[in-house]
Amino acid sequence: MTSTRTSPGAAGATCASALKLDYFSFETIAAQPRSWWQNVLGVVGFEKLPAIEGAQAPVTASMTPSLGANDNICEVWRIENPAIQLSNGAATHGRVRYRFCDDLLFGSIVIEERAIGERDSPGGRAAGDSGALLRATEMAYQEIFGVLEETELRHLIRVWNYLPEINREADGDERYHHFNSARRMAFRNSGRATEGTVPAACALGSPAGSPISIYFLATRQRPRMIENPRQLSAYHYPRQYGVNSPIFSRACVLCESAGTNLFVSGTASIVGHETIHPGDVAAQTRETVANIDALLNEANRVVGGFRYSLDALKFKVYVRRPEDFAAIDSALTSTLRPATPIVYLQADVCRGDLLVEIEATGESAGPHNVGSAK
Ligand code: 3EB
Repeated sequence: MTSTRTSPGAAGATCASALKLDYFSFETIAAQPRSWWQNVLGVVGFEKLPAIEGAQAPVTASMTPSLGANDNICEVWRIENPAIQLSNGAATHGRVRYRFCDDLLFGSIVIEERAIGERDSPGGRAAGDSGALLRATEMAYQEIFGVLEETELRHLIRVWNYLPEINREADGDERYHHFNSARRMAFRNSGRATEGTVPAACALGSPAGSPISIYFLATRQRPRMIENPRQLSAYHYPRQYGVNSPIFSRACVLCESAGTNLFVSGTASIVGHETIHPGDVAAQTRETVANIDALLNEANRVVGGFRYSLDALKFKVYVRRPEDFAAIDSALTSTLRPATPIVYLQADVCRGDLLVEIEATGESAGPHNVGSAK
């Protein structure tokens, strides 16, 4: 099987800021003192935008309903070192909300397709058609790249993409495929690589009527991209999955950073480029875990040493059919240590035959800067 070799990373400066991810309830967040916000980079709600009073960081939402006991939970990205000063992006700069320090940036953008007017989409089409989706996606990425240039935090390391009705057909093709075309166009127009050094990502479907919601992390240092030896690189998928292949790496690591420094993209029951175990959600879940395990081995090979493991990951699981929740949960938890943080969300996965998709973030064990000293 051909799989693009994992790219060697350039050695960079050691970061003082350790990134930290937590899943906190609305109540926990509301109970924090004002000073707590000094170190918050961004907050992501799931089903809807969380109403958080006094938020001093971007607050966004994926618009994907939660499942299980995950009501009122938010994803909170923080910088652990209290001495690090964070800045907010100028609210006047387009639609991207962002907050950053010297080496890390969190940003989010929400765009309604129905707000794409006559001017942006000639002919003034109906909401949900391909023209509005293409324009909205391209504009979102254009604005994101503008922020990265302005802040000089140019390395997009992880992008979360949520678009309504991802599997629905519009103008003769699936909306996910239109999204892929627009994303590729935006990367190309900004002079960015469309394979190799491309961010880890996920792309999920939200309910009809939701806005397109994208959030992301960017860094000053170059990440190391990790590909999965069991899978064809997504940017090399054959045309049967869309004329324009998706742009994402299977995972990336920030070798010089402490804290959360491994980002595993949305991962599914795909071997090579094919969906396997169609219709069998438990088998899809096990295959997905096997893929994540293969990525961890590859990450360990690239950074040198046994530094990443399933036991040190936090998971977000996207479930297509709510009734599959129990089967997915038992297949997943049987392979993980008890008390592993897992958030379950209902979302449509970007291939009609995929029933589950799992993403993860993790910390590395052992000394930092191994194999990446200047
Ligand atoms: C896959 O492996 C499943 O389009 O950004 C996973 C992660 C998937 C990211 C994206 C899509 C994306 O092809 C789907």
